Amino acid sequence: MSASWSHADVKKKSVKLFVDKASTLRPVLNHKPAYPVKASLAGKEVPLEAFYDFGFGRGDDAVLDFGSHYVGYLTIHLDVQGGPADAPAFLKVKMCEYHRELEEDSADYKGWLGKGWLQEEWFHIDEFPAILQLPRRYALRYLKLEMLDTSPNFRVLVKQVMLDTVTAAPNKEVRPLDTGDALLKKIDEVSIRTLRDCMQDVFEDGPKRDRRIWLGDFRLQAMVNAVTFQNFDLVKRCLYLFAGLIREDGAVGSCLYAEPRMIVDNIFLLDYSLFFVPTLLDYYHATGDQETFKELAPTAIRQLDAAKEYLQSDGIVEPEGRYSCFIDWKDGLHKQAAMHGVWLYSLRCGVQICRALGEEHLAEQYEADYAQGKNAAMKVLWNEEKQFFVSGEDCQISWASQIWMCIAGVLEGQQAAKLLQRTRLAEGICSMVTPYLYHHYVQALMNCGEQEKALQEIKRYWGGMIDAGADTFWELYNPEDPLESPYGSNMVNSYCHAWSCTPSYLLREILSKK
Ligand code: RAM
Repeated sequence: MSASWSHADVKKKSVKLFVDKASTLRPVLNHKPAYPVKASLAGKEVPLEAFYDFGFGRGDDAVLDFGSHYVGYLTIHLDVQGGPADAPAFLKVKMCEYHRELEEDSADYKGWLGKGWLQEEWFHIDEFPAILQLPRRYALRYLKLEMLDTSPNFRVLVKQVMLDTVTAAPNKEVRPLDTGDALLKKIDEVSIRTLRDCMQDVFEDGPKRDRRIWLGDFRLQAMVNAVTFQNFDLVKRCLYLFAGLIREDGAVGSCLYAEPRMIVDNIFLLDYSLFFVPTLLDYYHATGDQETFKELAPTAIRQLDAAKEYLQSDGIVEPEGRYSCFIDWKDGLHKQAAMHGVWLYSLRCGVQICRALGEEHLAEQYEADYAQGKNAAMKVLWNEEKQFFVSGEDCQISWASQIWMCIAGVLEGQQAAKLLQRTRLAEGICSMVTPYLYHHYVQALMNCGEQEKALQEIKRYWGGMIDAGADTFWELYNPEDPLESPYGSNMVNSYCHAWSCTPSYLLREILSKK
């Protein structure tokens, strides 16, 4: 290994230099005002003029619809009707990404994530006219207003509502997908909107929750960005942030907080830290930016070496315990086989990085690791009798294991296609619940030439969210259980979630090969 690739050297140079570089790449956000396009009073749709003429008194409520999903800052202009206002008006506002949220009551919230994520505020308004400028940024399509109280002496008029929308996506139209299929076109539009609304100071995972940058989500956002908005500076900024905020043990963190200052979270997910490798490689392929590639390659390579520390004597990555990994939110999923697949896939990307930089010796070393890891997968994880890859002592058969073994190239071509077909037909196997794992499923189909099936699955899964009224795609979608949540309550689910925006990438890939 050349001196400049050693971990100590990387660590010494990186921290400040990389974070400084990331700071210079902070995006200037694009602002555009958005206004309500529809209104309803007490559940009944009314013309917008009727809404602005309506005097709100105790118990009156209304819903404003901005017509689509946006991220931004709300300003509400209020005035008094009748009066004088001899008491404060007491107003509750609630911001909703998805129509189902309008019916939910936060008093019933029993989830284990902080309730503070729920987008609602209460205001006492002492003087009129008043301008409420909400300091928090919200993700919404709908705004619900509930006048908790005024006094018998006065009512409140809502004179204007404006949303100052923000995004780091460039102000340009993305070339629409070249397809005659209306559903695919719609899926593409919704994917692009999802990405747009997650592009803020960094690539956020969800603008409602949790507004951080996660490597697993970022890798997919960067893929979609490369074929749509092409804001490569934002990708570069995030790569430098992950590399600059590297943990003491040399692992790239799984997620970073952008505000109030850049810090790395203490959650460590082995699969996410490895995804630094393909993300850097994809960035290089998309931009040809040698300088960044060279500077960050040692950080990527370090992840491959660190992951090796978790190999068991049989050559398989050990099960979760000393480390955690993500893979999918599916309850009860045994992740060892899938994690092994992520490691193998990352090794393949690592080999390409080393070759591109003329580090032939290292490339050969990782090629050998890959070959050993692949053999071990066939020996330990492949179950000849069942004709599936299995994970754990109970020999669990899951979608995740089959998908990642295909992406890793343990089975390829026809063999992989047949494995995925058997998985579709199998009963009682451990299923998948996130668009994140569905993305990898579709990618696996594409890798083994199953383009038609890939299209069908995109239509079925992402089309299902469209049928359910999605303006942006969701963090979690289980067609069998629309209320499913990994957090003990679907109220905190995010309905505009980075990892679900990949159809725009997948579809362009599939259509370019047709
Ligand atoms: C949640 C978010 C995020 C994901 C992590 C693992 O907090 O949904 O997007 O990457 O989990």
